[in-house]
Parts: sequence; C-alpha cells; structure tokens
Amino acid sequence: MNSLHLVLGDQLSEVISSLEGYNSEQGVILMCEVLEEVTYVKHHKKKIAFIFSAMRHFAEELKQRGYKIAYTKIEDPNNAGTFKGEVERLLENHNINKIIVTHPGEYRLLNDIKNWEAYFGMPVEIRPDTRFLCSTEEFANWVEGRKNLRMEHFYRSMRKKYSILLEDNKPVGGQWNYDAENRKPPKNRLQIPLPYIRPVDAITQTVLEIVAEKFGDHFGDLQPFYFAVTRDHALDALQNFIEQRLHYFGDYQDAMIEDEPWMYHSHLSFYLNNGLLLPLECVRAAEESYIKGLAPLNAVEGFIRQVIGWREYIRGIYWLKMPEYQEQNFLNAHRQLPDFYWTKNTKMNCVQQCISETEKNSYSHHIQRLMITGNLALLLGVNPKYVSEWFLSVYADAYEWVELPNVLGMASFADGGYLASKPYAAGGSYINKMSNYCGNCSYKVSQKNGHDACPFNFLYWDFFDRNRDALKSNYRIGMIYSTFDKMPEGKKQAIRNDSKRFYKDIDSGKIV
Ligand code: FAD
Ligand code: DLZ
Ligand code: SF4
Repeated sequence: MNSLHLVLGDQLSEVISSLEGYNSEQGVILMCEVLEEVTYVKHHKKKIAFIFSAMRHFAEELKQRGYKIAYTKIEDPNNAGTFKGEVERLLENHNINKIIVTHPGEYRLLNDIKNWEAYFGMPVEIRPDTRFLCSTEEFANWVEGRKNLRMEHFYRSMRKKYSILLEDNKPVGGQWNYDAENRKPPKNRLQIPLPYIRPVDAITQTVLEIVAEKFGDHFGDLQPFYFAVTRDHALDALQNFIEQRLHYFGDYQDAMIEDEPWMYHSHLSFYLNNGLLLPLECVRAAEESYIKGLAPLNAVEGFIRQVIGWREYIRGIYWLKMPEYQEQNFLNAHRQLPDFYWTKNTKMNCVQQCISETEKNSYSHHIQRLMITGNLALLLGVNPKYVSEWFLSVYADAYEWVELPNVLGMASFADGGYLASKPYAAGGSYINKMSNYCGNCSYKVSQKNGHDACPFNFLYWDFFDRNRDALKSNYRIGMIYSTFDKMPEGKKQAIRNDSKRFYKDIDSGKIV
C-alpha cells in the first residue's frame, strides 16, 4: 500500500503520529504552504514567516534523514492554495491508495479532512495527536459526571499521571500549588535577561522576502526576525529559559513593565504549538532545575502548571465543546473591535504598549493578553467573534484550539462561566498595581470620572451595571454589585455618562 502522509505547519515533529510506521519505499510525505491557511484570518507577517521557515527547515531535515518529501512553496505557480487541492495534485502523480494525517488543531480543518475519504475515494486515517499529554477521550472521561470543572483538579490528575514533582505520591514541598507566593508587582531595576535571539539564515531570509512581497498588507512587523526555526534551536531557547528566566517566572508572572515585552516568561508557546518542542521535555527540564537546586519551587511548579494544567485543559475544552463553543456570546456583546487594536493609536498607555509589542513581536505575555487587551474588549462589550479573530491573527503561537477557549472562556466570559467562574474584569487600580504603565499615561488612574479619568475605571462599573441581568446570580460577583448599589446616584450617572461619551468618541474615530 502506498501512503500519503500529510504534515501540517503546526505538526513539525519527527514523532508526530502521522509518521508512525512511515516507510520511504511506500510512503510520501506532503507538506504545503497554502494561501487559504495564511488568509482565512490575515495572520501577522512574523507569524507567517515563522511557520513557513520552520516548515522548510523541518522538510530539509527529514529529507536529509532519508524521508521522501513533496513540498509545495507558497510561490510555486501551480500551488492549489488549499490542503485539499495540494493533496489532489499529489495524487495525480503518485500511486497512492491511503492518506494519513494527524488530527489537526482546528475544527474547520478537521471537518474539511473528514470529507476527503468520499472526495478522493480512498481511506483517510486521522490519527490522534499524541504530542498532547491528555487525549481528547481522556479529557471527556475526566469531565463526565463532574459538576465543577476546576482546572486545579485536572492539573493534579496530570501531575499524578506523569509523576511530576511528586515524592511518595505526594506533592513535593507539601502543596500542589504555590500561586500564593507568585504574582508580585513589578520592582524597579529588575535585571530582565535578553530574550533568545536566533540569527537569520538563508532559508529564513528567502521566506522573509517572500512574505514581505506577498503579504505586505498584513498586520505586524516582519523585521527583526529572531525566532528559532529548527528543533535544535528551539531546544536552545528552552535551555535559555531554564537557565536565565525560570528562577523568577513565578514571582513576576503577572507583572507588566513598559518596554519589557518578554519579562521572565518562557516564550516557548511558539515552539510547543508548532511541534518543535514537546511539552513533557519542557516540564522535565524545569523539574530537573528544581531538583538540582537551581530554581525555586514556586517558579517551577508555576511553569509546570501552565504547561500540563492550563495548556492541556484548554485543549480539552476546545474539542469537547466545538463547534457550538465558537458561537458563544453569553453577554450578548455586539460592538466592533476598535481600530486602535490595529493602529495602536490610543492615549491609553497600557493598551498602546501591548499593541505596539504585539505588532513588533507577534507576542505578548499572558497577563497583557488577559488583563489589558482582553479585559478592555470585555469591558467595551466587543463581540467575542471579533476579539477571537484578532487574537488568532496577531500571535505567532495562535491556533484555534488554544486561542478560542482563552478568548471566549477566559477573556470574554462568552461561555457564561464554563471555563472561568467569573469575568476577568479589572479597573485601572489593578493595572496600576501590576504595572508601571500608568505613570506615563495621558489619563489619570486615580481619577474615577471625567475626561482625564482612566477609562478602565468607569468602563469597569459600566460593564457590571449593563450586564446585571446576566451576572447578578453569580455568587462571586455579589460584592461588586453591593458596592455599586451603595454608590450615590450622581456617581452612577457619571459612570454611565463617561462610558457613553467614550463609546461615542471611539465610534466617531476620535483618538481615545
Ligand atoms: P509562559 O508564561 O512562559 O507559560 C508557559 C507555557 O504555558 C506557555 O508557553 C503555554 O504553552 C502554556 N500556557 C500558559 N497559559 C496558558 C493558557 N492560558 N492556555 C494555554 N497554554 C498556556 N496561548 C497560546 O499558546 N496561543 C494562543 O493563541 C493564546 N491566546 C490567548 C488569548 C488570551 C485572551 C489569553 C488570556 C491567553 C492566551 N494564551 C494563548 C495563553 C498564554 O497567554 C500564552 O500561552 C502565553 O502568553 C505564551 O507565552 P509564553 O510561552 O511566554 O508563556
Ligand atoms: C497558521 C498556518 C499558516 C499561516 N500557514 C500554513 C501553511 O501554509 N501550511 C500549513 O501546513 N499550515 C499552515 N498554518 C498552520 C495551519 O493553519 C494549522 O495546521 C491548522 O490551523 C490546524 O491547527
Ligand atoms: Fe491604562 Fe488607565 Fe493606567 Fe492609562 S491610567 S495606563 S489607561 S490603566
């Protein structure tokens, strides 16, 4: 039997399940750069270059190891523009009678591939993506019969399953979770290390030129380009994180500092999500650092929780809840995404910082996504579909399986509390506590109302005021409503008026 093994741009691993049992006498691997994937949302230029360059490097490596590869470049004049079209082209020239692919990371593509068997008239085997530590079936079993889907419970089960940070089956240090020691506000004069920077080689240089020429109108800066694009270099980036940043990962996990986009985060999501790194090797490297006494437990446990807890949990929710999940809009939010999400033309320093950094790096760290750009979209009542489209296109680590539940469930409360027990809404005082953004802002964080007031302050109350019917029965929000209800009527009116004016200013194109 001759088989076609399709490897997608976020499946760049030699242990990907679609290559299991591959035999170069009888199998051919297909990899293709296709217009549909680049444009179904208009991805950030740096993201496209990263994906293409990593794909080209991976194909070269496989070739050198004796794999038989058919690779279609984006500039190939015969490029069909879709995965299906490229498979069809390959079938014309090869004697193939079976297609093998690993389960894709997006529902729309899974749906498409499911139709291929009938279309091509041959078996299409969709294999599970075994890079993940929890299969979709195992997650569904975990959910079965539970009233409460707390991530913490899932996380503990993963710690036990893989025996991570355990001693005699109990958590090292006596606690499962050290979050209480984490999340310190930023301090002056932190010596934040430079991020991992990889010089551009000839393959990447060619890709950069092609992306500039073909996708020059997409959002984002292409240059400078510094991502790792091979497994070896991604392993260097992992080592760099373990040695230079892990130590303070927990302490400053939620801190934001002007002109410091990278902080003590790992910046490994790009590589975890496209296959250059595997989750368990990142987790074991962090665990080893703790065992050797090189990194503290709060940092190591915190990092491990993100990878084996949040990352796997988010994916579990996506596959459990799709396709209905993408339609969720619990708060009936209907606004357009303001233009400044693309232009960065805003007087709100925190938002300006996060969007500029996103434009430059195709990256921002978790708390910027959740508490600045995500929070503002929530407070403004932007339709979660538009928020999701923005997050999916601008970040180099974004694929729908991970982006959608984070945007809908975490940032937008669009699933009504399936993933988060209450909306992650915050006013200016939270941002001021966790960042140094407010010092350089045109608005005054201490001011609650009026033209100079920090917009997060009045928008925060307006959000709860206008969503009362949807949120009032949430027991975690009771205190917020009792505080609001005790406000003098004049203050409530000022909140409503300021918010109305702010919306009007956005709609009329004024710089806010
Ligand atoms: P670190 O802070 O160093 O964390 C370590 C690793 O843990 C990450 O590399 C990532 O793999 C994992 N992780 C941490 N938090 C999450 C989470 N909530 N969900 C899934 N994995 C997590 N992450 C993506 O990978 N792709 C996305 O498209 C994406 N969109 C997001 C959208 C919103 C609105 C929010 C609030 C979060 C989103 N996240 C997304 C989660 C998180 O912000 C990123 O994983 C993280 O910022 C990546 O940077 P890092 O590698 O430096 O992470
Ligand atoms: C995101 C992306 C882009 C921009 N381009 C390609 C591509 O040309 N070829 C490819 O194989 N994959 C690409 N990807 C990643 C896919 O969109 C991803 O595999 C699916 O969305 C499933 O997660
Ligand atoms: Fe952001 Fe408000 Fe602080 Fe300005 S004052 S940086 S808008 S939180």
